[in-house]
Amino acid sequence: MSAPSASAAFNASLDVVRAVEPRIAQAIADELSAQRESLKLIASENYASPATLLAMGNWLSDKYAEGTVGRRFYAGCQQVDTVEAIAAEHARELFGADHAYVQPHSGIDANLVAFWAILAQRVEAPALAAAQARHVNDLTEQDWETLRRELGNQRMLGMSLDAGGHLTHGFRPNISGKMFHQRSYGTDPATGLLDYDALRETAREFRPLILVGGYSAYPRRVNFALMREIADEVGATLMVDMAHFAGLVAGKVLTGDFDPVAHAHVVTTTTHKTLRGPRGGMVLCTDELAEHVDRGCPMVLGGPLPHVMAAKAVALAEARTAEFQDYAQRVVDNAVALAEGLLRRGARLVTGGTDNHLVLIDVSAHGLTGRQAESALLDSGIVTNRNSVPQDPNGAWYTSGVRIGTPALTTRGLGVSEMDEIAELITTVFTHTTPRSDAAGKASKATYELDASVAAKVAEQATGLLAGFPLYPEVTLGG
Ligand code: DSN
Repeated sequence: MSAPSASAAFNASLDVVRAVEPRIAQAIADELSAQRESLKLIASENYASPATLLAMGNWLSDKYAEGTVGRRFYAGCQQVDTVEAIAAEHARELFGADHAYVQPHSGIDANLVAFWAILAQRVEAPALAAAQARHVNDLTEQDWETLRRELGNQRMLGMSLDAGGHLTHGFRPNISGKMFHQRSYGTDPATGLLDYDALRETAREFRPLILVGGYSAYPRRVNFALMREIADEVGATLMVDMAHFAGLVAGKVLTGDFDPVAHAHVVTTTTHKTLRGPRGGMVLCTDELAEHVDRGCPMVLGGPLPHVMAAKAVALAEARTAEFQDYAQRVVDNAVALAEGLLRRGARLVTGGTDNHLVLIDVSAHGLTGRQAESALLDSGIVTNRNSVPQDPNGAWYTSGVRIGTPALTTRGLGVSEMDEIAELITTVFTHTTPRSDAAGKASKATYELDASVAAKVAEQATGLLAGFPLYPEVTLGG
């Protein structure tokens, strides 16, 4: 999109909003300034294109469209049908999937659609009907036990949280952990790498209905061909949640054994992380699961968001290009450069490095908890998030790790030499941060000392680094 038309579009839309609620127009403008100024290393965030963002701000939002293309519970859905069909077509072609369902509003929603589809395909219908008669928010622990029994006490095997798995892969705070009996597979304590032999053994013993692959904090490629072999051996459905690395699959960086769509029965994703689309979710599956996946709404989803499906279609069209493939490769090159820069400066990294878009730093090597490290970096203008490391002694709240990722900064245009500078900034912050101690000399897990002048100097250097890589350069607000 040309600079004059992008600026005109965003300025005009802000003028219209400002006339009704100026504080909202201001917050939108302020968010752009804040994003421009921050060194964003959050592995799950990115910057969608102006075309993707603008596709969401319109009257498609006004339409109800429960059902699927050509089979709606509301009249007048011709345009929504067009939008949904184009988004699904792009998704099928881009990922080489038999079927795509582009309605999920988030990654959790996409996973729920997949779970119900697998249950519907593989569990006797009467038990499922009993489950459908209840509303999830009204269920007590006793109800959940009854429900699990009615569903045949199904089992799910997913990656453990501290090895980098996700809450929605069968853990109790999420509905997946209430619907299924769960067991986890993890990583080799010596290498930090996924232990496929242990995974096979657990699968043989536990015999899950669903084997879940995918992660939100594992810095390595996963062999999905091997996972499919294990799933087939124990009669499990292989479901891969590629929310974090969908952009690397779309961009043909993860191919062959590492391409989940080529091997799993069903693949779920978000659309806003490495894929760089609007905030939302998506399910890809084989023909055998398609009819069940298409029942996602109204089974477990509220009405589709047609304006977001339009933006998904735009982002997926962008992801089909050679430029996007180049972007995906640069995301990984940058992560590798960042990891190498940190290692050269003495950092301890989970698995000793990365071959995807993220790096997990074990900050206990600096005597810090993840919470202290995350806060000290934020004080210094670097935005990250704390994360557990395998066998984390500090639990999921304080943690011992900081997860960093390169999708957003790569979109801004930063490259491997800037990654080395960022490694230097991160190291400076860690080496100048110490846990605060209480009166008895016990080190805090939350509070810390960091010289304000060091934090200010790093923040200034971070801002200086970003100045060469303007965010949304085609947009000048107020211009
Ligand atoms: N919130 C996402 C992440 O940061 O990885 C996953 O849910």
